[in-house]
Amino acid sequence: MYLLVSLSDRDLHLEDLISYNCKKPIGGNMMRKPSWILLALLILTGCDDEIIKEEKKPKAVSETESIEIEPPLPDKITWDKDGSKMVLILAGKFKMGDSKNEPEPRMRDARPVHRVELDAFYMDIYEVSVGRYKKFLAETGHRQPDWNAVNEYSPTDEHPIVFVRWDDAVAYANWAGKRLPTEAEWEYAARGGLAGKRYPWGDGEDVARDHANYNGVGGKDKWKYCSSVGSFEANGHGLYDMAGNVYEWCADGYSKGYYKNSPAKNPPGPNIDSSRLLRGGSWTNDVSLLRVASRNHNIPTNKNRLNGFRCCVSGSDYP
Ligand SMILES: [Ca+2]
Ligand SMILES: [Ca+2]
Repeated sequence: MYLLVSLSDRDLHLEDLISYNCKKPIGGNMMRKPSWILLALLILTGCDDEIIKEEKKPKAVSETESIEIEPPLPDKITWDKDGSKMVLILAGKFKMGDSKNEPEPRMRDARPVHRVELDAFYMDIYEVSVGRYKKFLAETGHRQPDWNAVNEYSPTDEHPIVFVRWDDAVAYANWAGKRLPTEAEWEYAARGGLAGKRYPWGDGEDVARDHANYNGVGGKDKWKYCSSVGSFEANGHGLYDMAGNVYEWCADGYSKGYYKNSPAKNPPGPNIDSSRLLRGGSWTNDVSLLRVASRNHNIPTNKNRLNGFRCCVSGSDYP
């Protein structure tokens, strides 16, 4: 087949010919001025029938360049260490904050609305349950919560753990090989793919009882205290109880004015450790505190009947 190449064209075409026809392109200076010896070797040993067929439809040079494509991350995983189910939240951009311009003064710290870009991450689909927290305690000897208090509001292993401090939540996450979500990740995940909505299910407060456990009972909300995790339908990302049940500790420190100048990509929160974010509202709150943009915070050593957590893992850390 190489006889098809004229001698006068050899400098022009031999390199291309070799690149087209050998399964692995041969690069480097060696090929810039191929010798007759090399050509003879190629004729004798070079390319098989399959490759000759390819010569009829040579690929463009650009297509021969090596392009590494990362294998796609699985949508749903079960995390080995704690056995929790997690879903992939794809990288993307969203408008973070109170796009409704809510009237309550406490919503002022959720403005201005600002665009945030996030890398992909996995998030626990459930709040960390009492059962999983017990496993963590058994393996680490970490300090025990007040079980009488926990049992009063979260009576079974399927209920969310409460009475955990921020550093308890961090200790659990470290043990599991995870981390707490940033506030931006939490809000992006809570929105469930909806843009500019008030709650994970949309704007309507009249249907809130169908979607969340908050103060009082009615409709599908049968719980005076905590419900077992996953008692309502998931949001658009497959996450349960992002609104209500227990407040969820986030990794970030809290600053009232952080949204005014926070970084646009993967905002880590301000360098403040005296107060930590809590998100999503709880079983004892009015529905308005379940808004996806609503921010709450407390000192990291606070522990009470309202506060739990869930964990996440960066997509880049997926094993
Ligand atoms: Ca309730
Ligand atoms: Ca929650």
